[in-house]
Amino acid sequence: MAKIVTLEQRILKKNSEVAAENRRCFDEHGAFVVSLASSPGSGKTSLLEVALGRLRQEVAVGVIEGDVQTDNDARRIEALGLPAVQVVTNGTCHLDAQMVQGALEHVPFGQVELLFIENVGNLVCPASYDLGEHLRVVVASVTEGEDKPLKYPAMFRRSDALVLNKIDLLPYLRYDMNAARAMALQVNPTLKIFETSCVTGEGVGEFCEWILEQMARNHAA
Ligand SMILES: Nc1nc2c(ncn2[C@@H]2O[C@H](COP(=O)(O)OP(=O)(O)O)[C@@H](O)[C@H]2O)c(=O)[nH]1
Ligand SMILES: [Mg+2]
Repeated sequence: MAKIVTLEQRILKKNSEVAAENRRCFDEHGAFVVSLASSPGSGKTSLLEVALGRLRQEVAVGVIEGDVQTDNDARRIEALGLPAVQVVTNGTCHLDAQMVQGALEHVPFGQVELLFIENVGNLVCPASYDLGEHLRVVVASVTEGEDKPLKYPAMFRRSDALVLNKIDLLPYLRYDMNAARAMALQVNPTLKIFETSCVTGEGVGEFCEWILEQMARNHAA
């Protein structure tokens, strides 16, 4: 058992070192990097599709997509005429800093000021792996129930913002938005919370404004 713990610590230490290299690379290129994590199907790619339509009017954007299999999500981003790099993990349930580093040579830095990294759909493992991103966003859709922050606290504790997506479906669900917000804040009192629908676009503008504000703050620092 002790050996397993040691190995895990070694893997995470190596990951942190590579994440720091990634962050240096992003900073040298003047790219602000935001990661997205969620359960499969919460709407990460949909949120990107809607948000990038707005953000691209302000800054040059690009995406690294992480999936266990297929380049479907990268193709959805490329269909918008935006640069996308697909990382296929071949079974691994999360991106790690080394996988992101491997993708960086394909990112057209210079043409990308704001880079999104969509993680593999999973609320457990991605929480432990720093990718070198500046901001972490966790997406949870209202069809998943209110209590995900309590069940997967690490993901919510280590995120800067929570996007509660698919609010267009609220009339059909028994979902208590106030309870959901309270549970999220119980786990992470500083979590910035957005309510969005990628179908109607509601709330996505506010999310984009916040990303741009955080980006400006990072550049000023
Ligand atoms: N009703 C509704 N469906 C959504 C919304 N966002 C995403 N979806 C749907 O949810 C499914 C999964 O979305 P996707 O973006 O692929 O999720 P991902 O796996 O987290 O990237 C797709 O069928 C989307 O059309 C939303 O705001 N409202
Ligand atoms: Mg996706």
